[in-house]
Amino acid sequence: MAHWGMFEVESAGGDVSAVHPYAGDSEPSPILGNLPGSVRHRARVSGPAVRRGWLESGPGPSDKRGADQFVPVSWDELLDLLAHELRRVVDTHGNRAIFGGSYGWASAGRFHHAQSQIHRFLNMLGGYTRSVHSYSLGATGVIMPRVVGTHWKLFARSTNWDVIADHTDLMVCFGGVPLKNTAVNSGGTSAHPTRGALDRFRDRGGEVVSISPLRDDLHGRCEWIAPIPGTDVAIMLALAYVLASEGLHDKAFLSRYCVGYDRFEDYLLGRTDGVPKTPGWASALSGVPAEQIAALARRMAGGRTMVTVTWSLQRVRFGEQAPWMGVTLAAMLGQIGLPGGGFGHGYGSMNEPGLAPVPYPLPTLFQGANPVPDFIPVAAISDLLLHPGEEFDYDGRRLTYPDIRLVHWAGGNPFHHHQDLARLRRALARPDTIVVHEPYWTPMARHADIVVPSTTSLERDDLACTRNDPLLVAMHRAVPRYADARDDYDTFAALAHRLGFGARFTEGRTAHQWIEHLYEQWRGFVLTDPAHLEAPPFGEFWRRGHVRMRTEDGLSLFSEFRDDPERNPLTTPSGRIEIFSADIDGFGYDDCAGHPRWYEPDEWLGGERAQRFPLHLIANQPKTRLHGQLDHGAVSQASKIRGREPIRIHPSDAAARGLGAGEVVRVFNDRGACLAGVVLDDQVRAGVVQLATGAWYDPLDPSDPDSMCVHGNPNVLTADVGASWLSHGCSGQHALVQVERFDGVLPPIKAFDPPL
Ligand SMILES: Nc1nc2c(c(=O)[nH]1)N[C@H]1C(S)=C(S)[C@@H](COP(=O)(O)OP(=O)(O)OC[C@H]3O[C@@H](n4cnc5c(=O)[nH]c(N)nc54)[C@H](O)[C@@H]3O)O[C@H]1N2
Ligand SMILES: Nc1nc2c(c(=O)[nH]1)N[C@H]1C(S)=C(S)[C@@H](COP(=O)(O)OP(=O)(O)OC[C@H]3O[C@@H](n4cnc5c(=O)[nH]c(N)nc54)[C@H](O)[C@@H]3O)O[C@H]1N2
Ligand SMILES: [Mo]
Repeated sequence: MAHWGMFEVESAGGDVSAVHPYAGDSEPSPILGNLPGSVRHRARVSGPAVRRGWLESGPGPSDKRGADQFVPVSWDELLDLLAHELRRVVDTHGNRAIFGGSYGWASAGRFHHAQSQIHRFLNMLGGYTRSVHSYSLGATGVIMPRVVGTHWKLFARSTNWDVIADHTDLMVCFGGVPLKNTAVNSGGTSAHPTRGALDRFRDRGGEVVSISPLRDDLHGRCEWIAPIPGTDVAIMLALAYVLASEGLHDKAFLSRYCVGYDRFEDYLLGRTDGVPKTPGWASALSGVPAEQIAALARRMAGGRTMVTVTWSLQRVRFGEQAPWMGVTLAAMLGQIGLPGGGFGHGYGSMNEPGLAPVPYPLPTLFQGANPVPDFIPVAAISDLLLHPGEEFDYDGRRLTYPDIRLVHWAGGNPFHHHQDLARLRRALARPDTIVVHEPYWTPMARHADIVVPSTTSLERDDLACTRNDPLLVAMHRAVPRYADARDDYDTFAALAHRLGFGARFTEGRTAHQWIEHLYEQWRGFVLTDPAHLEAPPFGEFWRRGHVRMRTEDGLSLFSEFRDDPERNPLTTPSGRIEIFSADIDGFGYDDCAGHPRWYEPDEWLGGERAQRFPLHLIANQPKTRLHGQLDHGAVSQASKIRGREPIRIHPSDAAARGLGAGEVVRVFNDRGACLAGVVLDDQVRAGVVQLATGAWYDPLDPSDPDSMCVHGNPNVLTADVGASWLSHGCSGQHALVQVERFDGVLPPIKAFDPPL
């Protein structure tokens, strides 16, 4: 099992030679094609390594990180050095000086899950400064609990695809429903139902409006509206304006199930600021004709309508507003909680919304408790390292950045996920020590002082499952361990022994015994469920390869609330949907007010900055891989142009710059530059370019943090600013850029060659 699907492998010579998708999967992901050859790829970390400068001069800040040589050491030397350094930092600076947030997707598998392993280890060490929320849902994770009392239920207990296919008349999809993203769910996925559901929905007469800068964010028949990126909230407001001014809004729903509509309406109609949010107003901002917006609003009020918002729309500055306004619009239509109506967040973002959940807990490795109270919102990593001791605002609180001396990472890649990589490099020069556990020489591993070689999930047994998938899967080891790599569990166990809590960490179990233990714990629980389908003893499960769990089918989001709002209130302060939040209003932030509203973005085609950088870059999820994982795999490599990540550009924008298909361009702004390969595509809105995340950062001059990336990592271009003071969510989806032909000698790609 991988995050992108279930499969069996053939192996030869210690590597994967072929991959066969699970027969029950109607649409296996092409990303599976990156697996053959991945285990013994030259980019693997073959043994423990320590940065030369750190080994020779000891711990301390260094701008050599990312440009230094590495010295191979034995496992015993590595473990002694690392245990000693952890002890030194804890004894001299306290546990809060360790940043163990360690964000990232790592690999599928419940036991060897890298985050669970490192957090369990660091908790037993006495704790660490942690991070909260995700790059995926930084703004949503903070705003939605305040608006609807939850964020995870929006996905895990979302309206089922079957219900949409059977009941919905109209889907209005902000950000489309990109099939490419439904390849993936965190923890694995055994079926890919989205394409089939959309087809059944349309066959029944359902209609889709896809609002997105990219036509291919919706597969098949739809009405495509391509606004100026970042203006969705203005369009939603204008839709709401038409409903309100024509009396099409559901006043009974708003008064029974919501609070604060009146406050919002004062803004909507312009009573508070003198600006009615009319279709004409939104048209000037978005470029979408006013009549088209007005007609759409009337259509939405005329039948069973589902408003969906992809996660990308909140991964921008002011990212709270799109999901909040999406809920508000759906509330005005009055269909929240009805089959096929209401609101959805993340259809087409992940293979999770629309899929039926498992109604009981999954096998989980206990991580223990973290005694250190300090935390950061996850996308504040550079701020944390650059501003020790400084105060910052977050979700109505005043917090302080601790003084971090040691950064410990396992299972993530900040050079994939973080913004403004030049700034990140300066931040990573600050701590005394950086430790990275990685199977591959990713850019993050190259910026470490201590590199701990990890196995991949193909080299170990594990157990996989996830909340919205019926299968619990035995992951059988497919190939032997590569070179001198070890399971993170074995590394943490050996460190724990050196630090005096080995027996507590392992509880005396081998990895395989842990897997059996987690399974049997889960089985004991499931057997008490009278409706459970199957739960054989571990041995039988392991031989059979998977068991089928019960799922809750036919859900409609918030139907219990709609049926009886007194007995099933939302867990918001009012128990209802907060169109106006008195709490947020009380925080007094200038970038997130008490109700959803339009804020002019910093990076958009309508602003002053567009004079200098006139193209809007969409830095979205890659079709050919998961993030930066297996960027060296065959499917990812086949998409590259002269080794560079493809950038899609409208033919008119290419012509204006004299660019042809297949040429290499320099994409730049005042934060950085990268090379990319041109793909001409009229499915991209004019004025927009699209460059996915995930090309491994490959600086022309590794000793210069501002150096151009020769490979095409868009995060050299994105700004390191939070969505707002409320959430500090990742805002990496958008950046303004300019593009020009690269006429120089094409530098080689070195990202996949191990460092010296
Ligand atoms: N500009 C821009 N940036 C973005 C986004 C965007 O939309 N635009 N999207 C953001 C989002 S939503 C996300 S989730 C992040 C994703 O960012 P990440 O999750 O950090 O990216 P991955 O490449 O998946 O990193 C996982 C790493 O774990 C390693 N790994 C795999 N298995 C193991 C293991 O068993 N042990 C160890 N130690 N390591 C292992 C892999 O080799 C890989 O390097 O990126 C974010 N960044
Ligand atoms: N194949 C593949 N699938 C993935 C991942 C992957 O790496 N590879 N990553 C997974 C992860 S961790 C996550 S969090 C999800 C992320 O899910 P999302 O964040 O929803 O995915 P993105 O592809 O970044 O963005 C979806 C679409 O939003 C559109 N969009 C961008 N800006 C705007 C805008 O201003 N207005 C409108 N209307 N549309 C806009 C873009 O055209 C883009 O294709 O994807 C998951 N799925
Ligand atoms: Mo994500």
